[in-house]
Amino acid sequence: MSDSKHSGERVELPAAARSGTVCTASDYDGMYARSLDDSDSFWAEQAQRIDWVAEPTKVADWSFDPVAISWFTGGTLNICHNAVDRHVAAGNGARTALIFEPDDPDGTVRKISYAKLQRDVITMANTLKKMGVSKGDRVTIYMPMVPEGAMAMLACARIGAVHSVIFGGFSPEAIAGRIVDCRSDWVITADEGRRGGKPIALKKNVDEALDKVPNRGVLVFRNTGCPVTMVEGRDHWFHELSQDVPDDCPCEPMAAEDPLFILYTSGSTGKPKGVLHTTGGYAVWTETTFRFVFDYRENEVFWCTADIGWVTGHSYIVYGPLLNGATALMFEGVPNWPDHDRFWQVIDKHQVNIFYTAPTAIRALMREGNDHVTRHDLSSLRLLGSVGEPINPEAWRWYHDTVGKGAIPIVDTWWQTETGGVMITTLPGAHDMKPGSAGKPFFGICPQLVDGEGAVLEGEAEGNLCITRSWPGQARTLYGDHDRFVQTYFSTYPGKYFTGDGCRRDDDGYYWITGRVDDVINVSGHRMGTAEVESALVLHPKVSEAAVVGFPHDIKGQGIYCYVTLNAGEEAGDALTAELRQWVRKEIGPIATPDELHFTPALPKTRSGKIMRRILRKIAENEFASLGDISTLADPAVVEALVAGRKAR
Ligand code: 6R9
Repeated sequence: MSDSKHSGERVELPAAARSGTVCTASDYDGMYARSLDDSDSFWAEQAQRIDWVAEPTKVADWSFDPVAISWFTGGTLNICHNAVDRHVAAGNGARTALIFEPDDPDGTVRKISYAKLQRDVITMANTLKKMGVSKGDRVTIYMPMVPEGAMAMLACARIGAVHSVIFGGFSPEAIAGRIVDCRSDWVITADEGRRGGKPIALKKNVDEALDKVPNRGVLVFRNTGCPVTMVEGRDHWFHELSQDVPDDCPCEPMAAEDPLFILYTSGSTGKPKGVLHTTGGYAVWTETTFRFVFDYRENEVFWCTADIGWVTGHSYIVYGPLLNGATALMFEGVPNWPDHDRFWQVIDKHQVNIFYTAPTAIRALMREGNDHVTRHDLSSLRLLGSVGEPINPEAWRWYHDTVGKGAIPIVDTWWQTETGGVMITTLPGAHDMKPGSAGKPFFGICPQLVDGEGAVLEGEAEGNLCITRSWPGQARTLYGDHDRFVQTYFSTYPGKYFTGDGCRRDDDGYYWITGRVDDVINVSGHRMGTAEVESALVLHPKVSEAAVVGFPHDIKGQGIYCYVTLNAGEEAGDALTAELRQWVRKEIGPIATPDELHFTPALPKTRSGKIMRRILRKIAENEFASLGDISTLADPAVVEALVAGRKAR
C-alpha cells in the first residue's frame, strides 16, 4: 500500500483476484489500445457474443457535431431473444435466471429458471398484444421490485414496444408528466407494492395520473391482493387477460437503432429528460460491461441492489446479467428493515458472489456498527461494487475491510443514465484500487478533462469531464427533443459529450469524480434537478420564490436545501415547513422531500435578477468564509441575513 498526496492511497489487488480473471492488467492495456486504435474490429468482435438476425454491415457511424449516433447499422436482433430464449435453446433452460427475495424475510423466495422466464415473458408479451400494444408503442411500467417488473420490460422488448419504467416511489404527477412526454398509451402496474414493511399504492397512483392523462389500457398484476378500483374497458387484470393466450410469441426482429427504452432522468432545467436507448448498441454495451466489470463466472449469484426504475436496474439487474446467462438476485426490500443487517443476511442466505450497491446504503449501514455484518457468513462474496455517487474513502474502507474482510476487490463504477453502462472503473482482475477513485476508462471510452473555456487539460489535472468518442451504449437522443439532447450534452464543449461531472485525473491515469458541476444534485445516488424541486415549491399558493441547492449530508451524500420566500402576508413556521415538505413529496415523490427549508424575505440576486446559487450553496454548506465576490449583488445585506439564519439553525 503506498500513499501519495496526488495519486491517492493505492490498495493492491489481492493475488487471488488476479487468477482466473476474464481480463488481466496486460489484457486490459492491449484491449484498451485496440478498442481505440482499431475500434470497429474491436466492437465487431464483442458484438459476436450477441445473436443477430442479420449481421451489422457497419460498426460505428457517428458524429458529435452535428449530433447523429448509430452503431451496428444494418444489423437486426431482438434483445429478449438474447437475454432469454437463446440460453434455453443452448440447453441452459434449467439455470436460474432470477432469484426473488421478498421484502418480508419470511416471505416466499422465488427461483425462476431461464425456461420459466421464457414462458412467463411469452405469456406477458401475448397479453400485451391482446390488450392492443404493438411494435413502436411506448409502454409505461410502474411496478414493484418483483420479477414481473423485469418480465414486463422483456415482454415489451420481445414485441418491439418501447418501455418507460417509472420508479415506484414517484408521484401521480410525475407519472402523468412522463406519460404525456412520451405519449405512452399503455401502463403496466400492480395493485400494490411493499417496501420496508409498508405498502405502496401503485394502482391508486396510476389512477390519479390517468385522471389527467387518459390511456388506452392498463395491465394490472395482483401482488399483495389489496382492493383496487378497476376501470371498465381500460383496466385488465393480468391473470384474467392472460387466460388462453398462445404459448408461443416470436421475438420481433428489431433494427439495431430501433428504440429499446426511454428512461427519465433529471436535468438542470425543470422538465425530466426522456433519455432514449436503442437496441443493438445497448445490448453489446451491457453484455460487454457486465462481463468484464463483474468478471462473472458460471453459476455465480449476482446481486445489484438498485431498483429497476433506475438505469442501474435496467443495465445490471435485467439486461447485462441476463444477456450473460447469469443468475441475478432481485430484492424487493430495503437495507434497514426489519433490521440493519438485511443486506448481509440476504448475501448469506443466497450465497451471493457479487454484490453491487450504492455509497448511500454503505454509509447508512456503516453507522449501525459492525455486529450487523459480522454475525453473518459473507464468505461467498468474491467481488463488491459501488455506483451512483462518489464513495468517500472512509465508507470505501469499511466496505472493503468489514464487508469484504480486506480480501476481495471493489469496483467503483462511474456511469450515467445517458451512458447506458459502466464507463470508468477498475477491472477486478487487472487494476489496483484507490479508495475514492473510479479508476480507468472502460474499453472504447475516451475521457477528456477541459477547463471552463473548453481548453483541453493534459496529464494530472482537474476539470470538467467530457467523452470525445461515441461508444455503443450511448443514449441516442432525448425522446421527441433532439435539440434539447444536443443543447444539454454537446453545446457546452462542441464536438464532445459533456457529462456534467467534475473530475480529477491523477498521475497514474486514475479518474476521481468530484460531483456534478451543474444544477443537479445527487441525493442517495439519485439525480435530482434543483429546478424540479423549485418548480414544485413555487406551485404552492403561499410560496413566492424558491432556490434549491445541495448540501453535504452524512447518509444521503447530498441533501436538499430549499430557500423559500413567501407571498406577502404569509407566515413562516413549523406548520408551513411540514406542509411544504409534504407538498414536494406529493408533486415529485418521497425522494425529493426537502431536508431543510430556510424561509427568507429575499434571495441574493444579481442586478439583472439572476439568483446567485453559488452563494446559496456556500451558505447551505456552512462555508461562510468563502462566499466569494458578492459585489455584483443587488442587495448585499440579503446575504448577511441568510448567513445569520443559517447559523441559527
Ligand atoms: C449510474 C447512475 C449519474 C451521475 C453521474 C455522477 C454520479 C454515478 C458514480 C458517480 C462518482 C461513481 N455517479 N456513479 N459519481 N462515482 N461511481 O448513477 O446514473 O442516475 O444517471 O446518475 O451519478 O455524478 O453523473 P444516473
